[in-house]
Amino acid sequence: MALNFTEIEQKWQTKWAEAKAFEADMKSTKPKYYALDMFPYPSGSGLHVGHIASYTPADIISRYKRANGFNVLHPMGYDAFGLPAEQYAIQTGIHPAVTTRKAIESFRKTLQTFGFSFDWSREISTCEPDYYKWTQFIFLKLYERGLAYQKEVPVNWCPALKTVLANDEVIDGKSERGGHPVIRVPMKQWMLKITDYAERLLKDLDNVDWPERTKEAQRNWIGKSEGARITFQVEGEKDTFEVFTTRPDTLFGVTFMVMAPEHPLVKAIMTDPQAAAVENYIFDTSKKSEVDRKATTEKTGVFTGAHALHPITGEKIEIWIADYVLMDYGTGAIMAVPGHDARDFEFATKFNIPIKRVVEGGEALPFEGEGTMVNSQFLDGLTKTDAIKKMLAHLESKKLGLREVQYKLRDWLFSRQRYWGEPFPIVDFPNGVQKAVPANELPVLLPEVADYEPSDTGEAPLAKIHDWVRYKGAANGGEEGRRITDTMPGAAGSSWYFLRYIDPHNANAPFSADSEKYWMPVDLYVGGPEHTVGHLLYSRFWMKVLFDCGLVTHDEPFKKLAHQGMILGPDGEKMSKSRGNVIPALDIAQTHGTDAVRTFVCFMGPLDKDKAWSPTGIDGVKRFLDRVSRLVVNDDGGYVATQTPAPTEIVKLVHKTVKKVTEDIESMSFNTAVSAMMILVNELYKMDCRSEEALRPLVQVLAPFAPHLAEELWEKMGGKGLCALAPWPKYDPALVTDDTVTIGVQVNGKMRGTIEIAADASESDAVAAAKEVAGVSAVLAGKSPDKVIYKAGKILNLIVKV
Ligand code: ANZ
Repeated sequence: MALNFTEIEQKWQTKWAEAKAFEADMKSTKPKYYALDMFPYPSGSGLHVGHIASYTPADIISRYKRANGFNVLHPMGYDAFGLPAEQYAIQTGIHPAVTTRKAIESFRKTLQTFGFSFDWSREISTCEPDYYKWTQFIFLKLYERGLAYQKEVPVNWCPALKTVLANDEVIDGKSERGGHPVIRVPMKQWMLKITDYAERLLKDLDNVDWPERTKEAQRNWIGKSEGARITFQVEGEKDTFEVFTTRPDTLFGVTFMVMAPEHPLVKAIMTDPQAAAVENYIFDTSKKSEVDRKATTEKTGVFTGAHALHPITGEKIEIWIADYVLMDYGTGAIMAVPGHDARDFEFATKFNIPIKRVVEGGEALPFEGEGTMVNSQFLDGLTKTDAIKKMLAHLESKKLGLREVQYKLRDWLFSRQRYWGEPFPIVDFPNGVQKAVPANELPVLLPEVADYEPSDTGEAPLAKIHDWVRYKGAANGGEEGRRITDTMPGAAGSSWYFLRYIDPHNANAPFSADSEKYWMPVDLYVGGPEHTVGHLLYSRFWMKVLFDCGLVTHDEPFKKLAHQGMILGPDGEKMSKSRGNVIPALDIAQTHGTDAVRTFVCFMGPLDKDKAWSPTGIDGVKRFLDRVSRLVVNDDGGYVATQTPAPTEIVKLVHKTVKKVTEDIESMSFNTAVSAMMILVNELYKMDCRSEEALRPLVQVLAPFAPHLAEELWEKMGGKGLCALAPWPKYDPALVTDDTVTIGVQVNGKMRGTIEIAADASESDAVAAAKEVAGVSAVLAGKSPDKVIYKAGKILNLIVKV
């Protein structure tokens, strides 16, 4: 082997660092480009090839943009607080601060080994006080605006992890981390009012260049429903209650009412004979998770003994309780229309409750489709849309109901009974007074403790550190108070980190106004789709709050978003320690070099698809890179590239390759870019061409993929300065048009074969070529065509009379 990849990797990493080649500079007059990767959780298991595959796309784009004259910001840091780091610490028995810092060291080393063009002068870590000071600062902005509040809420409690979890951290009733069962219990928690931003979070999705499926997933999570809030009177009582419905048009089809078992009115209206059954049912429901309640298992419920009065007809309607009605959606009570709602139908069938048709259309009930209103007084004959309009107008005029919009989105559960997180900058004083810690007392430092294990009771570990809990600052005129002992969730620090990179050493503010105006929004954000309804939504929320505070001038953080697929193990399964199919990044770097890994993860397939690691595949890509280097230097280190001009065919192919790679990088189609370079290299060998004229542009377009090798060959060929900063090669449009084309030949309109001819070939040349094609000559059987229809470069149709 002529080139020792470990040597050249180190050589060029040192040169890049010395030249500060990848440091972003706000004083630059170039246009800016902000390319961001989702930062990793620093875990003890180190980085595997999947991580490399995640960070290569934005690195290619960053290098490409630099070569195209952009002032590029491409930073990296660590999402260092939170459950993963803490779980790892608990497993190993070593303090999370120690394990986290150690993991960061190892991550940094690996990332540097792979030659990612990060601006290392901007590295951040969310668990460091000079970072989380500003996380606390932003929390206080939310607090001041009434967007952070405490509430006794039913939460997702995970007994195994001994903490509460946010909705997006629970999947099918199990914790996302570890797959432990999660139950619902009431607890006093910090909440962030993301629901206040539901409409903007929904609407502004139209303004970002994100994958459609990701936008759709956020839309569904936000879950906007338009309908009505209708008031019902309880028979014989002063009490009224409201329901939320998206189908006010079906009001005449109501045959029973259902309240969530937790509805505050249930115990007031239940009749004595039903009381025991109702109480039992409420107790049974309290043990069920929300997921179970939403599942389509057999419906259960109990009659309360009480009745409601129909707001228009005055009819008596039974009030039931059932767990399929959830307390925290709408009003926690529904009007049930079994004729036109499947769940109500199932319930009515089981409990022998009458079913009424009010929409004509489908044969069988329940009929949930659109049709014509029947049995509905003033609505009869109307379509659904018109009936909804008319009913809403009627309800509003009679003060029986109101138009209403509901969102599925819930407020963000923002506290954890854990140690490894940001402390809340909030203090409780006697008599229920609560105060924010004054800005000059920030950061509220996370105390160093020996015992950071969570307790079984749900009490936070910080509660045991009595000295820390006792607050003696200036928040309330010097009065002693009690600190909040919960900590913030992992997603706190990651909800604004993209804003800290733009001004990471600012000691007076989270970032300067100038830097925000200049760098934001992020032009390209690359990360996994699993963060769609968590981090990606939370970040948008915080950005909008900061916008409302006047701290930022953009209200969307990420202009363009791209997801990378997962790299699976060689067995086609998700890489995991337990399966033993993890390919550690550094192992493969040692055997194949980091350029080969970077290029291979691009070559494996389309960016957003999951792809299985292939040991023979990486060998093939390594051979390709070796072949590139042998065009410039032979195995003895002798220089073999030449200054002789390249033949025309090669010159044309070089221009075509530059065009193809340029366009493929722009559209993030990296696999086809690598194929195009492979085709060129094969052709160079075929033609025995080692002309610098051909090799220089090849090396330049290869540079974003295999940056170390590219620099080395660039230098050997006498290239000026760093290849990484050299202007991107241009192609000549005149040289990239295809001169030969393949067109179809038809005889009497039927396709009989294809010919390869000059794009501007004459009709007679085309016909002559067509006659050589076996499928065509067989049909012509020696005859000449009576008529020829020829569109140069497109199609040839020969007409023969039969
Ligand atoms: C009457 C009705 C008739 C309904 C009909 C549907 C069809 P989305 O689209 O999800 O917003 N609902 C309201 N609050 C509920 C709660 N807390 N728990 C369970 N179900 C609830 O669905 C709105 C519909 O879900 C509402 O419209 C209500 O049932 C039910 F032919 O009211 B509907």
